[in-house]
This record gives sequence, structure tokens and C-alpha cells, in this order.
Amino acid sequence: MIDVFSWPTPNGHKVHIMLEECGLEYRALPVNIGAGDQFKPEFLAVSPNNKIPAITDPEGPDGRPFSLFESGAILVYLAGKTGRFLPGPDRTRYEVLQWVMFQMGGVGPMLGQNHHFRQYAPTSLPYAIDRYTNEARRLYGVIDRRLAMSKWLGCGEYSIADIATWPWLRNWKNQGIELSDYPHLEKWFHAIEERPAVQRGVKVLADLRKPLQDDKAREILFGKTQYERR
Ligand SMILES: N[C@@H](CCC(=O)N[C@@H](CS)C(=O)NCC(=O)O)C(=O)O
Repeated sequence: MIDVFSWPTPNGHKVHIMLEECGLEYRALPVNIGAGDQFKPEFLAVSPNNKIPAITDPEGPDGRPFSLFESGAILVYLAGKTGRFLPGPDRTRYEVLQWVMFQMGGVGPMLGQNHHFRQYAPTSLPYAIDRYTNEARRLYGVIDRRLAMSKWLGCGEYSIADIATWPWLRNWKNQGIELSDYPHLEKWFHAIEERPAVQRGVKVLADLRKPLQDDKAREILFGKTQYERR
């Protein structure tokens, strides 16, 4: 049984959805990032960047326990383990990986900053909100143009590129986005939303998450606990 150290955020949802899509047995172990669980030594041992998600597979590639952090690496690993959602080894494999990297290096970080300045920053910073709203709209446009040419983001079939990206776009209402401005993306969005494994994946640990309002959680995530740790 795979242990998933996680929390119900977009990066956590990716892994929960992949495990559900693959039908793998797993146990979701909550790491409450608003309470500081990500700084506990046992979590840092598997995730030295103090971020969820991370996994431990008791049966790693060599038959021994194997731990991984970084959601993109986890998706690639689970795809390799099961032979699902990462086609190839022809060119489609690299096309899918290209869109996974686009999510990891662009969509996640930019939409993460968008959420930060729209929802969590203690004061309104119009320049930052404009910057990350513009960047969100640009990225939605890139995805929409891709989906005008391809049924799925990575290649002609549903893949880890879709699983990586959809959870971030799920919060479009909080990103200054109007989904109907991106018709190809909108169709793709709803097709993924209807998948039973996706519906199960987004429910994993979901009851535990509360709106990030208290000062203690803000301090942990954005203050001294985060930045003055030795
Ligand atoms: N690139 C990482 C990003 C992970 C990440 O940002 N996780 C956030 C939640 S979505 C987190 O654990 N934050 C806790 C912290 O920063 O202390 C991945 O994709 O796994």
C-alpha cells in the first residue's frame, strides 16, 4: 500500500487523482500545512523542501521501499509503475512530459502566486494582482490553443499532463478567469471533471481543509516559520 503524505491542494489532488485513475491501493496521510506539519522531521525525511505531496511506495523499482517528493516526479513514477497515462516510448512520451513540465514550471507557480496575491496577501497589491492575472490569462490561452489541435493536453489520449494541470485550473473563479473565454479548454475541463476517478480524487482529505484565515497559519506558511528555519 502506497503512503501519500498530502493535503487537499492542487498539488495534492494531482497525486490522489492519479492513484484513483490507476486503481492503486493507497493511504492518504494528512500533512496539515496550515498547522506546520510540513516541518516535522518525519515529513522532512521524505520531503526536504517541506512541501506536499510526497509518497512512500513499500515496493519501489528495486523491490525496496522508495520515497519521492515533487508531484510531477510522483506522476511520472506512478505512470512507470503501472504503465498507465504516459504513452510511448515514441515521441508522444516526450510530448506528454513537455506538457507536464509546462504545468510544473509555469501553470503551478504562476497560478500559485495568483492565489497568493488575490486571497492570502495581507494587503491588496494591485500590481501583483494584475501581473499574475495577466499571466494566468496568458497560460489559459496557451492551453486553449493546444486543445484546439489536440483532444487532450499531452497527446491524443488522457495522460499525466491532463492530471497535472486540471487541479490548478479547477479554481478558475478565484484566478480572474472566465472559463467561457477559452472554449476548447472549457470542453476539456468538463470532460475531466466528469471522470469518476477525478471526482473521488478531489474528495481525498477534502473535509480537513479550512479557509486560510488565521494569523498562525499565515505565519507558518508566509512568515518566520517558513523562512527562518535552520
Ligand atoms: N513543486 C511542488 C510544489 C508543492 C507545493 O507547493 N506544495 C504546497 C501545497 S500546494 C505546500 O506544501 N506548501 C507548504 C509550505 O510551503 O510550507 C510540487 O509540485 O510538488
